[in-house]
Amino acid sequence: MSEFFKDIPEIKFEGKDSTNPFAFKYYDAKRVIMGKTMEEHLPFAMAWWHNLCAAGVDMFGQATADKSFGQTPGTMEHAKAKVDAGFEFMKKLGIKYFCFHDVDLVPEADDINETNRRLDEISDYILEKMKGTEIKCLWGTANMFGNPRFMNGAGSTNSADVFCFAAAQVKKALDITVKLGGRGYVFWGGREGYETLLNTDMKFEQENIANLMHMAVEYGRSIGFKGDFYIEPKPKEPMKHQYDFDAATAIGFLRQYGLDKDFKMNIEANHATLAGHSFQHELRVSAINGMLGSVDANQGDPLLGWDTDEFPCNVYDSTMAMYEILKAGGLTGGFNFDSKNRRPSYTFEDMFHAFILGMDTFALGLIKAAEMIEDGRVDNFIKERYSSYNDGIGKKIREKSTSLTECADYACKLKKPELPGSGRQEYLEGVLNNIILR
Ligand code: XLS
Ligand code: CA
Ligand code: CA
Repeated sequence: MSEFFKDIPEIKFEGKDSTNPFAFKYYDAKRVIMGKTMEEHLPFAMAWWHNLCAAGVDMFGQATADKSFGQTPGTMEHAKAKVDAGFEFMKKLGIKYFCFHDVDLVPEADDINETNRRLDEISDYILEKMKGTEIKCLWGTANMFGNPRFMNGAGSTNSADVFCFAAAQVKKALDITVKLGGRGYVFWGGREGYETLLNTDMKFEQENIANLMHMAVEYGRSIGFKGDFYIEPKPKEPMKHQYDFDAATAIGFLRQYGLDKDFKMNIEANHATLAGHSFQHELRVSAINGMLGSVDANQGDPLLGWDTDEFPCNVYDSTMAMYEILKAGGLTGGFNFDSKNRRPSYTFEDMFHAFILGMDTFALGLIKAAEMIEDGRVDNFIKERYSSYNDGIGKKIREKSTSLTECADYACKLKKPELPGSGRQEYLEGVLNNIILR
């Protein structure tokens, strides 16, 4: 079999002083941090769609990158060449996981029966390829947004026939996810929302999305899927409004419809910022609700209001993300680079530079987050900040052993409280700088 990335060596760790563009500066897979190796902390995954399929097409221009891998796009030979290229790519980078949509793996046929046959063929091929490697599936999903039938949604569509096509795709994508040993299964509701409320029965649509998810859980468990289902929140794009707006909204939805035992969040950094939140905020909301599952590792552009899916390079963001993740005890899923090269970065070398950047950014984030925790200044400050609840009336409030009247009497006796203490934001930001920049 031909080597696709011929001039690119296996990427090794060389340390921060290395200037080798094909070496890790921070990601040292076997280095132990807080009792686990970096590769255990950071199960990185390759997104099939960006890395092996996307060729730089945008709203204004054609492809700039050649992702044909020597075959004619739209054929099964091409689908297999993508598998070969993907496995060579992952092996060279030491990446152990991949994520896919059904239609990333094979060209979609007019008849769903033929698409399913192709999916059987390609998943056999991938399974064969996995043998003798440590590479596995992180999560699978069904693309229920690209085909015109999903113009009005998938679970939320007005057409019962289309709902059944969504069900058929979820069923098949679950089959393949289980076949490839996937840790999770994702629902990203790109068309689950509305363009105008004038034509929309919101309650009806949300109930149907929940119905589809219940069916998926029931079927998944029946074929032995033991992993987590994930909702990946995103507030908008492609729809004007999407029901899985952010983590808090999605968690509320899961609880409302009794899905919270089987589902967790897959938090994407760029989606967080589109919702007007930080990545850290979305991770914190998920973690405090016991819903932190997996991460789509990317970043947006602060000057652009859409989903740019850039490879992460911001170490402040990755440090705060890893701080949340370490505090939550890690992810049950992993770090999927739902990220794409910029359109002018169209060469095979650029694909490697992008992953080296992303992996190093999260590795450095992990190192710095662990230093923050070990340093203790931030955590000690927070502990101290709430210390008025350690005894006296504060303790009674925490233990729910007081009443509105007792609290009010307490206040009246005090006459006037002292100010609650400085938030010390600038001091803490200085501590963060001190740790990140040392
Ligand atoms: C799009 C989403 C999508 C999901 C999987 O914005 O990020 O790629 O991760 O369907
Ligand atoms: Ca995205
Ligand atoms: Ca994503």
